[in-house]
Amino acid sequence: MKARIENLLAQIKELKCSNAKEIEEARVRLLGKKGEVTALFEEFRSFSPELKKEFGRTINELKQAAAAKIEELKSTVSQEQVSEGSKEDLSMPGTPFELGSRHPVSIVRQEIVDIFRKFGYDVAEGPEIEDDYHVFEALNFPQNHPARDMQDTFFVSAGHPNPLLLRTHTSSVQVRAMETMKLPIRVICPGRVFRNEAISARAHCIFHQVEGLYIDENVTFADLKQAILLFAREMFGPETQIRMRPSYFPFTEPSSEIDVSCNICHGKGCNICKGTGWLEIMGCGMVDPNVLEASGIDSSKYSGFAFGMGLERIAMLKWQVNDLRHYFENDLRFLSEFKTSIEV
Ligand code: 2U9
Repeated sequence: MKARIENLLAQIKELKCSNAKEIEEARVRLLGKKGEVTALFEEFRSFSPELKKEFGRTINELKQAAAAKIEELKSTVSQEQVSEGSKEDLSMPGTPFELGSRHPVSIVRQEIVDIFRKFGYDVAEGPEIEDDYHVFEALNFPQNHPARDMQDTFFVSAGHPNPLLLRTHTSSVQVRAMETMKLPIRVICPGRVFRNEAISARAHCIFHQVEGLYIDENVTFADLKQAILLFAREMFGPETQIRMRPSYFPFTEPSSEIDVSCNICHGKGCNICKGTGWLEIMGCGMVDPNVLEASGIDSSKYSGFAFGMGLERIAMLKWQVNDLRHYFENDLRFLSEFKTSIEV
């Protein structure tokens, strides 16, 4: 017995393993159910009290030595594996991955839609390929109006009494709203529009609008003015002032152009507002009674206001971009400047 214990102790002392698998095999060989140390313990149980007294301590020391050796091997092997496996500097920052960002026109559209939703407006969308009736006829455009000319509108099918064309404004969506929605109507229509324009820093053949329409009994110009003022203060800040200049549109009477006080120079005059202290942001007016009647709304009972704005223009003012073409070229150097927040 003594010789077996000494022999095993010597083996344990000399034990060498180069990986986790070998350590586990050694553990099973010594301390497993059928292991050599375990077998010694089994035998020990049947010893006489004198023999138990003689070998009890050494056999226990043998078991502890085996367990300690296994633990020691485990720690050296795992450290070697870690330092061998990772040759990189783990304290270096990780490789960044690119997050996408929202297009500035989308950011502006969402802000405007959110403001009007808060005011109780529904959001409506409609077809980009429209018919002449919903783009022009129902909106009081006279037969010989230049917008009805090939020069200004992209026609899909011409030579037809009601030709198909690419809508030149989203007002056609409001016409469809008047045809289908119950009164009173409060609706805002964001969307892409198309005009046959030469592309330059200030014009493009495709751009984006948000238009709005409110029809009810007793809607007045004062309601229009207040709605626009509230919108402008939500959009451009609580100190914003508005200015109305008379204008003309076939579908509104009276019509007006809206300027907001320049939030860069606060009215003092700078190169963004070209020294005037004011920035033009939208057009608006009271819906022409002819337009109400064309969609079957009694203009002696109902009245309404409408407004429209170009999103690229608003975005140009917001971020002081001086060339409209940036919004269409999808140059990542430009787009990545709008990483304002992570959208989930
Ligand atoms: C209906 C009746 C009236 C929509 C309106 C404007 C004034 C306007 C321009 C702003 C810049 C177009 O993008 S832009 O070039 N729009 O000034 N739009 S009133 O009037 C409507 C719409 C629908 C049924």
